[in-house]
Amino acid sequence: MASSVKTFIFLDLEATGLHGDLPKITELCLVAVHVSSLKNPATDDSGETQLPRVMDKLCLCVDPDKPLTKEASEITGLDNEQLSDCEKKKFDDCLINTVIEFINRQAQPVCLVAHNGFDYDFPLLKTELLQQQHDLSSAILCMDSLQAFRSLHGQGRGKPGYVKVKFNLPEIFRRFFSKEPDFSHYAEGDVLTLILVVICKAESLLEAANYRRWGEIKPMY
Ligand code: DCM
Ligand code: MG
Repeated sequence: MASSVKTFIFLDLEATGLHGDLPKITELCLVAVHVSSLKNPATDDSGETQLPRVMDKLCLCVDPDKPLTKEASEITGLDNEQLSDCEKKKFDDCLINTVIEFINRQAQPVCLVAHNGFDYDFPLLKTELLQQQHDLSSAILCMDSLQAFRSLHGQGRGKPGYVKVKFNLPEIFRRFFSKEPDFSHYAEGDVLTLILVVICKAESLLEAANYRRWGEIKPMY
């Protein structure tokens, strides 16, 4: 099923906290990349992998209607006062329709990709959609790049030379690019970082990945 995907939509959410905080979304970014751009990556003169030239982006800030935890505010640089001073709207019908239309606009079928998506981003997005009596099409494919990187690496587990490796997004980025990622914990920054690391391993990663349908994703709370 994954081999027929035409568009990968990379997704990252910022929110008021972690699972135990029953978080609400503060920022959402979706960036759509055609499969042809993932499989034929551009490089600069020094041979370093570049972002695809053709990408559709949707980035929105959201009034979470809930206090951010200190930690969430520190890492994201967002706070309730800023979001309300900037008159950001809540996670409402308008936002949901915008997301749905953004997805519909892409060459189909699409696959959503998020780092730790099966545990955090997809369940949280599902929670917010269901709270507004909406949902995405249950046939949409979903992929968790954290799990995919782990399973790609895990092929050598137990064999001589196997070393435990961290797979959080900045660590993977540092391994491939020998520098710090830009704009960590900004939804758009994290998505662009994710696209770059996925491109570095696109063929094998997409093959190693375990895909689920949106309909199988359970809400976080
Ligand atoms: N988060 C948090 N504390 C952390 C890491 C993350 O509260 N130590 C929450 C707030 C972030 C959200 O998870 O907005 C998404 O994380 P990330 O920025 O890594 O995508
Ligand atoms: Mg993020």
